[in-house]
Amino acid sequence: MLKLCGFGASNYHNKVKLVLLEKGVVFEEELTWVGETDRHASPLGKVPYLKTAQGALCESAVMVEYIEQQYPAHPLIPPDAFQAAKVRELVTFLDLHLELVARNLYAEAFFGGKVSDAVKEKIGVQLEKNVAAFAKLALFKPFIAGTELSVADCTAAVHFPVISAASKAIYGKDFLAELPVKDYMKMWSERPSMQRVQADRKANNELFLARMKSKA
Ligand SMILES: N[C@@H](CCC(=O)N[C@@H](CS)C(=O)NCC(=O)O)C(=O)O
Repeated sequence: MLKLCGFGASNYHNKVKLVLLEKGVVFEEELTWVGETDRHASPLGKVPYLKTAQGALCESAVMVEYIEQQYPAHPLIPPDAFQAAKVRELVTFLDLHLELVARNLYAEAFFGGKVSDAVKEKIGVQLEKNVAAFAKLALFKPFIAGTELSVADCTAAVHFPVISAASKAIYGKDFLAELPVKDYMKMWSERPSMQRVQADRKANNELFLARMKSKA
């Protein structure tokens, strides 16, 4: 059986978990903290990683593609090559141009650390530009890529809340405010997959914050 290794407070862990739940794939979770990872499975020490019968995979985008191909029922990537590429384009924007940029703010926004003014200024400019570009691609009809739920939604649903919270904490302004994120997340909150992810996230978050504080 598939084993998803990581922790429930991690947005990337929850991206893969939403995909598994939405597709109805049977899986187990193995609680794995950063610093306690299997370096053969995830050579950069990142979570999540996925243990399969054939071996381990790291990088959430890769895991999602594997899951989609291996378990074709309840597809989350459209069959048409162009539409599939549009979904992947959105996932890339969300992971690379939004979340990875906002991540530079998390130390101060969430963990009691400090981010320099120079970094705040640089990241603010990048985020503004990248959110405006993402807004040109995202459809919200009602799903990110159009009328069907896709892996882009499983990615957006876990990244939007952290990007909003981080930008509010650092700049006093939600950088996603121009997007219909509130209605979008409300729609997600009604899905059983998200209800499970949120319940697990809340339970794990206390442990996670306590660990972060004890290491600070
Ligand atoms: N590109 C990776 C990002 C995963 C990631 O950054 N995970 C965080 C936890 S949410 C992590 O492992 N951070 C520790 C590190 O980067 O050393 C993916 O898509 O799986």
